[in-house]
Amino acid sequence: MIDTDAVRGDFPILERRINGRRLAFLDSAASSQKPVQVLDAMADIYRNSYANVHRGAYTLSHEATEAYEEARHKVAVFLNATSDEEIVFTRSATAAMNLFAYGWGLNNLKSGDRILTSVMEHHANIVPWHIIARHTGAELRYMELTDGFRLDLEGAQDRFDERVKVVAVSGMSNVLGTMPPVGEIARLAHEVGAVLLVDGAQLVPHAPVDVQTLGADFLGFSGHKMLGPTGIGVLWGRRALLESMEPAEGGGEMIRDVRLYESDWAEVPHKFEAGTPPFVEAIGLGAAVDYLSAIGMDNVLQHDRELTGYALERLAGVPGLSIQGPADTVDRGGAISFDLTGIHAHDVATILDQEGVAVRAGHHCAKPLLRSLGLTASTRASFYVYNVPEDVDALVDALGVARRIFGLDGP
Ligand code: C6P
Repeated sequence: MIDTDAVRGDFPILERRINGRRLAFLDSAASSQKPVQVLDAMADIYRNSYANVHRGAYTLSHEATEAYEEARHKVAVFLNATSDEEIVFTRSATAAMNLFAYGWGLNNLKSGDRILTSVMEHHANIVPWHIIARHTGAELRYMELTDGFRLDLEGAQDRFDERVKVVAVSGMSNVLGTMPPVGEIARLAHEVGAVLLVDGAQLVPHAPVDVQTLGADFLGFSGHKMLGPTGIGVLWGRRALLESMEPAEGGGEMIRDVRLYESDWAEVPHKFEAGTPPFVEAIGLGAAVDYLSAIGMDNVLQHDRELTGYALERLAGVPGLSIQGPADTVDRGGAISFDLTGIHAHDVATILDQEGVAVRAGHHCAKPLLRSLGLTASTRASFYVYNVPEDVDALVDALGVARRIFGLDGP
């Protein structure tokens, strides 16, 4: 189990008071807070070993390059990838998904082909496919949800046919918390010869992920949602597929040779890392991975589950509150979106902030999903390793304040 006192002690920001109240930070699905270990690792590089990587023939550059490649190794071990070369550093999950969509999609899709995704996707796993569909003539198709906010895989069986060349689904919805059965989706995708991209932006920070058993062919995620800094993400891909994929960006460092009218590419992963990479951020992500590994991802998942269970129980007692997401903690992550009858989500979030409770309100970059639920906005609380039941209590108390301010309590 997680020693939350010790963990909280590593996050200086949690000592802050917001509007005179103890901070209950419940917006880690948007971006997590950072432990001192991550801040220190980055400061150490800037202070002591800073120079551009893979370029200099001098000590500082060697040290920075070594630390950068060591970070790649840490991420590879974290995901149980078969080699460090399967780890491509990107700017974010969004950039990882775009790299795959452009690098793989542009060169493998044509008119008559289908891209299969789901209505619960984040815009980062929809909009790139709109662009690629427009360029290639491929058609975009969707899997729907069940009434219980699960992916309706049974209803989608007939959508898996040989026209489907790529399946792109989230491993955990940032709105519903739903964790679809990736292994089952992989089986269906592979049966028809499609490749599977998993959007791991919410999954990788919150659950153990072993890419050798996950079933996906590609996995994209961001560092900033898993205790790491902004500006760094990862695209993991099966090596043979990465090797067959075209780069989406050209520039320095991604080439073997450049002549006046043509160039050829460096080996993976470097052929996908054009220009000066965000190497200090990658080193920060390496420190975040160390931190999470020391806790143990099974413990992270269990901790999220316990808090989610407690929150679902307590929120059920708030009059007028309806939750969009599975009602239990089975295959469900710690993002809880809800609607409070009679109060707009932005008003809820503003009042909660007055009480020291930080949540996200809006469409959560999942407009097709919210539309399908008949909503334009919702409020979302999300948990991570530093949250405690007291944070859930603060949320429920603050919702009571919101209801009183809007005159929803009493006759
Ligand atoms: N979701 C949220 O508040 P970036 O912005 O590239 O780091 O991650 C994009 C992304 C992709 N997929 C999923 C499932 C996500 O949740 C996110 C980011 C944040 O829900 C910011 S919109």
